[in-house]
Amino acid sequence: MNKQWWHSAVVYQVYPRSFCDSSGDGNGDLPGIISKLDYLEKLGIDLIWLSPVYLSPMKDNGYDIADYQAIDPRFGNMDDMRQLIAQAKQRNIGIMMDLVLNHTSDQHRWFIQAKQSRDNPYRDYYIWRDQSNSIGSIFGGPAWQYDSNTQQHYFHLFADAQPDLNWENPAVAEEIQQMISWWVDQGVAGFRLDVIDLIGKQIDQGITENGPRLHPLLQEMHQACFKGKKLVTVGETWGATPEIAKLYSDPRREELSMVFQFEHAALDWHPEHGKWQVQDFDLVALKRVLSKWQTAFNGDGWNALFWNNHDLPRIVSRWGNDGKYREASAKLFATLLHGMQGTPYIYQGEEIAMTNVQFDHLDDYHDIEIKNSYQEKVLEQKSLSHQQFMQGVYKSARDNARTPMQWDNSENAGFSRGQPWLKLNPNYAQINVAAALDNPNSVYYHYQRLIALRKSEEYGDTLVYGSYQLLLAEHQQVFAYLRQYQGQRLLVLANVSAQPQTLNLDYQVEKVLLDNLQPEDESKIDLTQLTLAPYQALICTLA
Ligand code: TEU
Repeated sequence: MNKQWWHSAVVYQVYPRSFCDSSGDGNGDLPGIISKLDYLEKLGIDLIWLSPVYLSPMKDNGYDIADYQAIDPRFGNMDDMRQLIAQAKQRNIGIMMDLVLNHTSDQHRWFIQAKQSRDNPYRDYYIWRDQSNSIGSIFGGPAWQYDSNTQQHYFHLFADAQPDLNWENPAVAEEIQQMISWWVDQGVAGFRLDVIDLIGKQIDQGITENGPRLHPLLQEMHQACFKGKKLVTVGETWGATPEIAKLYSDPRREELSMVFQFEHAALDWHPEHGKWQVQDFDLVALKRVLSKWQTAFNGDGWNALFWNNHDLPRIVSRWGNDGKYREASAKLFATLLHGMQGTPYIYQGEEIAMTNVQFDHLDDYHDIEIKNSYQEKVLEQKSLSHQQFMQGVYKSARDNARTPMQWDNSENAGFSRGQPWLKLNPNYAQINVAAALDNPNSVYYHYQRLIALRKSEEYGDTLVYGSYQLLLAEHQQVFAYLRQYQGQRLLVLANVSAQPQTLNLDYQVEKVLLDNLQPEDESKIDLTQLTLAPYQALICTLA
């Protein structure tokens, strides 16, 4: 396999509105991020994926872009952006911009023009039809909005304030490519491409994802914007199978570096109610899915590894234990992920094991997906009761990940001097960065150790490139796998339960590299007769 610099990189996602507010307006901002670069450098990360900071009416927190080449005043200005890029670079940290290319805001000048009349030159930048069809919006309700002025419907896969761009129009591709190249010239290190599987769709045939024009469009984009540059690109692809992932990330095809797949992330969703009614956690199924992805590529693709992002509930609350075993289970999930082949992504707050939140009132939530889905499922279809829906919100709503970052135990968790745009998780008094930095056994330092291990001379190649083999596939509480590279063998072993688990594995430990519970005497580990404590996780070399 051809080694690439981003194979061994670790990415940290910043959701700017909730990260750090320097101005006191209750919204995080770019100077706030700059003030935390030392903190991120200390963690050991190489890249920041910056969720959108462009000019936006914030109907979907910046995923509704009104101008791709301007910074929203809530976040600062273009000088701040240049500062962020430069100051991050001084710490060997690259910035990945979030490209939302499936849709714009309805406040984008292209759409404002497009709505004017049917013969406006920008009309074909968007998708207009005389008749709507049955395609639904991902946020609930139909994917069509009627415009009474020009008497046609426009298409939107997300909110009606997020009209889909018409990628059939070559002018759209050209404008977007120019914009991307402009960002490359600003010195960014790469891009995350939002719902990229939705471009190239054929809505009249009912095809919204993985459409026939998707890969040709990405190949054109690669030639125009990425080729020959030191850049990393990751696509968000909810519908990817390993075969589809190779179409994007096989280096010979010259499209993207890697994609996020979501097969594991939707494992516990209900067949009818989706994320709003989750099913029991099934470790055997999780192991099956992740192992399939671990063994799918042989240089013809690359994994992006993640438990969390701004759309998903907190892993420690979802499949870990956010009570008694919060720290142990957070470290366990970190170990499992960073032990795998691929490029790991950490979502802000994950490194201190921030948890889901439970607000009493629907009004305390902000996310448009929550609001629209409530409207559809509780008020219109009546398929879920208010109580059932709130349980779903507590388990899987996106706002679980979006409560402000918990920096310390002062007022507003040190996030802002003003009134935060979204309520804090009240547990910030206990769970915060200052406390984590003060405790050498904190989850933060466990992440730091994992990152350092991946970058070490001795074990880095095995962790990044080693082959993967699942052990104990049917075990319902233990996740164990081997990594092997040029004669070196690492065992990653984790008890994903609150009960001790006794195992006998026919291997001999050479050295324990990392143990989330840090037992006193590491030499005693005997795999033929081992009892793992609740949520204990180990990485060791095998003799
Ligand atoms: O998310 C894509 C997306 O489809 C998610 O909204 C997801 O399907 C949903 O949470 C599942 O119920 C991306 C962004 O990450 C998200 O924040 C944006 O809202 C969305 O695209 C639109 O740009």
